[in-house]
Amino acid sequence: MERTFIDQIEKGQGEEVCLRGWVFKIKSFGKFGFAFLRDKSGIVQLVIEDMEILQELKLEMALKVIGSVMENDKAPGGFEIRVSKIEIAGKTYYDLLPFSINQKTVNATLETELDFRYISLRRPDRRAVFKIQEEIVEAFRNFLRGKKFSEIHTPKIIASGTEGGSEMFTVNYFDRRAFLAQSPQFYKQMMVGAGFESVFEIGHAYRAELHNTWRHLNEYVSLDVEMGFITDEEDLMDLEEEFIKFLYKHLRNTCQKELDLYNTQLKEVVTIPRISLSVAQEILQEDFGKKSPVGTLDAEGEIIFSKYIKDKYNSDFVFLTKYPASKRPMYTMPDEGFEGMTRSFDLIYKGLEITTGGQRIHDYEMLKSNMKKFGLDPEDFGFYVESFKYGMPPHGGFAIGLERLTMKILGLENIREATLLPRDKNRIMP
Ligand code: AMO
Repeated sequence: MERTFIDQIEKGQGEEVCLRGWVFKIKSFGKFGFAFLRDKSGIVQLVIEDMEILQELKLEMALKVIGSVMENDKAPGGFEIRVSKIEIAGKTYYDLLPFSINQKTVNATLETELDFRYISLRRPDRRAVFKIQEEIVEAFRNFLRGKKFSEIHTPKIIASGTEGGSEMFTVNYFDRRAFLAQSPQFYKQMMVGAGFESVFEIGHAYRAELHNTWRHLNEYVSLDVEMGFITDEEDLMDLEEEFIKFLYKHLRNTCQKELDLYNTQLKEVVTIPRISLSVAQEILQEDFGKKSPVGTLDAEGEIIFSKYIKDKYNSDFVFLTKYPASKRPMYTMPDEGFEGMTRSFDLIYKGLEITTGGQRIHDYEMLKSNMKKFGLDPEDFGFYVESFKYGMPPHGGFAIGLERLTMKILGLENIREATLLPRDKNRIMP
């Protein structure tokens, strides 16, 4: 008999179905009992009259169930399955589950949940996070493919860093030292120049961050975009703004059930305010007595400024623009209209930076001289610098942290909740 997924069961009286899934809940009433069966599509109530079978059942056992569909207004969804046959498809070998799967509260710390990821993901609320994440990726891909961007896959074992700083993991690469890529930055630019014009990549990025915080991972998924023949960074912010609108619509269409589990309402995004970093810093200082570090906002500043934007513009998003050259990587295009500033931006979403982007330097000589200003030797950037000799068009791009975006959409408190198997300073398992 062919398997039926729970969300495909039709309410008709008496139809026989074959279901497969896990035992989510068991309720015994002496002469008969209920069990709830969970598969990847939903949960259904089973009515079990054979007490011997009921007593054999254990939470989270995998089952094959044959039964008939009966309408019952009191059952969740308005129907239940009157069971005629149960086969145990996957036995259990535990005394006590590490935490509850079928209760509202988990009664375990986040660390325990992560240790038992294969159990915590059985909770419909935890599973929902990754349905949202899957649909973010789908929306990102569909949106960009629709705009004729090409999807690329670039190496993660690389010979030199791209983002400056020392946050790189080293790898023994035969008799040489190599690194794990912090970003596909150089390669995405290279592919623009190689004739792809506009590219995107959904790939892992590695940061040897020493800080173990609610918003940092050592391995995350970066949604990268690079676009050729732009006029300036405004084109990039336009593109990202359009994507955000597209994404919200896509999630409302595909994940309403999951959004409801987290009481998340994705209201239509109209326009995202664009405010220069220096103006944001002034507002923080004057209106909130909050001093910012040179050339950036700290985590608290991002939170306060986001609240200010929400009150003033009713927007969960704000672009901060015109970061100083001293705080941006050497490839960032200076802004000739604002001394010492660059054509770069961050996107802050509900108090957290989710994107960095900007126009890049595309002229070979200018790039070399900017590297020297940064105390770098262009010779050390061999292929990257060389690729600018052959007609590199004006271009720019941005990258969105997938886990940060997921986390903020659902209002989660820790980025690890939005990461399937997080890697942080203390965790490389499971
Ligand atoms: P940046 O280093 O700002 O820029 O990273 C871009 C975005 O990636 C996410 N992110 C992280 N998420 C979790 N844990 C981390 N440790 C972490 N580090 C970064 C954030 C951040 O906004 N090459 C540039 C992008 C570009 O200009 O195209 C870059 O990597 O959401």
